[in-house]
Amino acid sequence: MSRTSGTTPDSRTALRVCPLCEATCGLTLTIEGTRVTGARGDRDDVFSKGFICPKGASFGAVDGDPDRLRAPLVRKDGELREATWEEAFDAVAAGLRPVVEQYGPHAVGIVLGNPNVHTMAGALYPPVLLTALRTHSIFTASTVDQMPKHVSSGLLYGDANAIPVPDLDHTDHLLLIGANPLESNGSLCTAPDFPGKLKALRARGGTLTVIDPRRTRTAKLADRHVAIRPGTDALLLAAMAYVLFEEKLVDLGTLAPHVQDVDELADAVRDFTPEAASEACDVDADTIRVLARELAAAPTAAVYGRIGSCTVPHGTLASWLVDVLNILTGNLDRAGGALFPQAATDKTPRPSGPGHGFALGRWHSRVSRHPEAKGELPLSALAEEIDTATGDGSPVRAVIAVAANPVLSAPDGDRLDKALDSLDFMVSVDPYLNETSRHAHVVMPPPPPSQSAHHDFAFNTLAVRNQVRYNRPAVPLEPGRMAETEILARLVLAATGMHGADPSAVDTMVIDSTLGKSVTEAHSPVHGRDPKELADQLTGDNGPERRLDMMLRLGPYGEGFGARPDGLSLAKLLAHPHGIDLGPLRPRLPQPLKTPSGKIELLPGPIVDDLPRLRDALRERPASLVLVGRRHLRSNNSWMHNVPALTGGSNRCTLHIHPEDAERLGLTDGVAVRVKGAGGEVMAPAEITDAVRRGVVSLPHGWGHDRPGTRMSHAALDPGVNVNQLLDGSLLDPLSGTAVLNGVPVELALTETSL
Ligand SMILES: Nc1nc2c(c(=O)[nH]1)N[C@H]1C(S)=C(S)[C@@H](COP(=O)(O)OP(=O)(O)OC[C@H]3O[C@@H](n4cnc5c(=O)[nH]c(N)nc54)[C@H](O)[C@@H]3O)O[C@H]1N2
Ligand SMILES: Nc1nc2c(c(=O)[nH]1)N[C@H]1C(S)=C(S)[C@@H](COP(=O)(O)OP(=O)(O)OC[C@H]3O[C@@H](n4cnc5c(=O)[nH]c(N)nc54)[C@H](O)[C@@H]3O)O[C@H]1N2
Ligand code: SF4
Ligand SMILES: [Mo]
Repeated sequence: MSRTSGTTPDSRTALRVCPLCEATCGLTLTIEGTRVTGARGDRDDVFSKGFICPKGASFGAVDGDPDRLRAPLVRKDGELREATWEEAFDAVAAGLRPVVEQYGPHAVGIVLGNPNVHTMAGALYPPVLLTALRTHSIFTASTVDQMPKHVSSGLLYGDANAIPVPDLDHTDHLLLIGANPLESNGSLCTAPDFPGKLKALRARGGTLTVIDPRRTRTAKLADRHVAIRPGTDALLLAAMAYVLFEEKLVDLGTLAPHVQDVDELADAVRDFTPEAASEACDVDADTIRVLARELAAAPTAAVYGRIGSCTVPHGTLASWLVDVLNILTGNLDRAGGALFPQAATDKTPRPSGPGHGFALGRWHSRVSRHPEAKGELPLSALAEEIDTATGDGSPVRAVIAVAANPVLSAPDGDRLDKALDSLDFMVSVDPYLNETSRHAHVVMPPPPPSQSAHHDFAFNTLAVRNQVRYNRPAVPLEPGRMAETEILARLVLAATGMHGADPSAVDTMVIDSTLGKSVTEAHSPVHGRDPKELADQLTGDNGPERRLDMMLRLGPYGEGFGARPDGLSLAKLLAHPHGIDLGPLRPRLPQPLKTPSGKIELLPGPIVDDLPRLRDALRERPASLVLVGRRHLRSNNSWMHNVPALTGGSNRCTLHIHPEDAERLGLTDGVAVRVKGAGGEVMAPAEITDAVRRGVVSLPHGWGHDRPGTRMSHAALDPGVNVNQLLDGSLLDPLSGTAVLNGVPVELALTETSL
């Protein structure tokens, strides 16, 4: 931290990695007193090198939002009132324990939202809570997002978290499917300045192809944009695989010894000819052939799919086919293709060889019998798991929600609203009193990001370059605040019958058990040592820092508690405030594979079982109008509409509609349109634009801030509507339990109301 020119005498600067999207840009914050008054890109950051977007530039406004809760709220006589932390945790213990004791652990639902992957607390404590509570009622944002990718990775590689990332800096050809990184800044591909990286790709002579029903800002940058019919990507990708086989373009290269079932795959895609797929996808058969040939011909190439390929009826098949194409063209695990990152806090790499593999459906949801995936049940099923008494076992009677706003982010928020209201007990760990937390009996606000330490446990495993950064809090914890790590540690204790114990006991328990296991592992640098002696060596100001130190030391680049003196530790990281670069992504196979065969299992059983559904889709024709989503650069899911600097202008909740559809339906620009779906209807102003293809309308998500009992004053001024009210939660990708949020049939009607 240092004084800088251009600021007042008591201002100083501090470094902080931005938590507002997956790009993880390093910021230099200007701080006056305890307030963040400015943010610019940190030019010395080893990864982001100065890049910043409008959200990062508004870090101070997001951080200092006056509507953020400052103290816990506890419900008394039906009303949420400010309380002490002690009262709040007493209320949590008193609310949760009777539910566990009377109805068993599955009666407690845990709902983990998106910002958990953006905080240290979210990485370090929910796993402990889940293990300790042993509930099957686990719901996270993954089942309205990337669960299909986890399932496909689990099946192909035996590890649901082994997700290959496109080598953006080196690839010659990028086929980008259902992603709009110019607005989202990238996802499952952590890359500060994604837009700059796409421009650099083209500048070095590479090619960019974008498949998206909308002509997005990303599509405008592309050499080729294919405006596919929503929900049909799996057909297009299967047809591309067909072409690779038919035209003998399959070339596994150095992957060959690590891949099984290639011939079986050729048989499995035999029905998916470009001609057969063409009509369903509304893409010429010739174009499909060209896409496949270009992929095979490029010196290196990467296929990358995101939200538009995941939150669709064949999300897992599409996610699987993305990797299949990378594998068939020899592009998996090679520079310029798609590679497995290796993060500094990854487990100590074990020797390669067969593993336990990945199982689906080890248990099922109570009401609709949805199979679990990665230990989770579909977020779409949360409402029915609470409000429906049929089925085995108890309904969910208590909910622990951490950083989650499913009333807006999951299908049918009105039903979830009622369900949450009927709970015996609910606690929300959330900075805002919003559409979801307003139902809680206790709301525990974490401090703003400037007062929290930061390390990207999740995103470093998805980054286009291996690197590691850590920031201590930029501003000391305000009096009366509690670090989110401590909130969650105390929550673990309160939920598991250890209310009142010292929260550092949670960290000590994790450290002891991790070290105790490591010393027994032959491949560990600490094999055979005394775990207590190792624990005594850990440094750090608090439990979370000691855990980070332990993970760094045991990790793939770690100093191994003295075994590799040049390696990483917390002390070394603290000495490098702009981070430490660990080099470009490198080929790692076969080490990441944990399948029973020790190989890439190209055609796993659950995929085989789901392929007939895709064959049927060759003959299906869509409704005349289907809905897709869209993101705006100055927005982020449901919680950033309360910051004036990030709202207004083009960031509005309007219904994009193609001019021909508008004309056919008699709609003019700005007119109020009633949009009807299976779950309900909403009204939004029409915005006529040929950026959406014919037959497709688009509404953004995360809006609908007009519910009573919330405290988000700016968001309420221009609330928008909740697009997810159009969904009834019944449409899922069956393998992953992921909600179908794109390609949903809707009907439109003109209304007399003006908006
Ligand atoms: N129709 C449609 N629906 C979608 C999507 C879509 O594309 N279309 N996208 C889906 C996707 S990809 C996702 S990830 C989900 C996201 O949906 P959610 O997982 O519900 O996440 P957010 O909407 O971002 O809400 C985050 C909550 O965390 C709180 N929060 C913010 N910062 C912190 C913090 O530091 N600590 C804690 N404890 N809480 C914090 C916010 O106040 C807010 O209540 O939405 C999904 N819903
Ligand atoms: N500014 C901003 N940034 C964000 C977020 C945000 O809300 N705002 N959210 C963050 C989160 S949680 C996530 S998960 C990521 C998501 O990151 P991205 O996946 O890049 O998200 P989107 O911008 O929604 O892009 C999805 C694209 O898929 C297209 N699409 C819809 N249906 C289909 C289809 O059937 N096929 C194909 N091929 N395309 C389709 C849509 O038109 C859209 O352009 O963004 C993150 N970053
Ligand atoms: S791109 Fe993402 S991480 Fe970077 S400044 Fe913007 S919001 Fe923050
Ligand atoms: Mo997401």
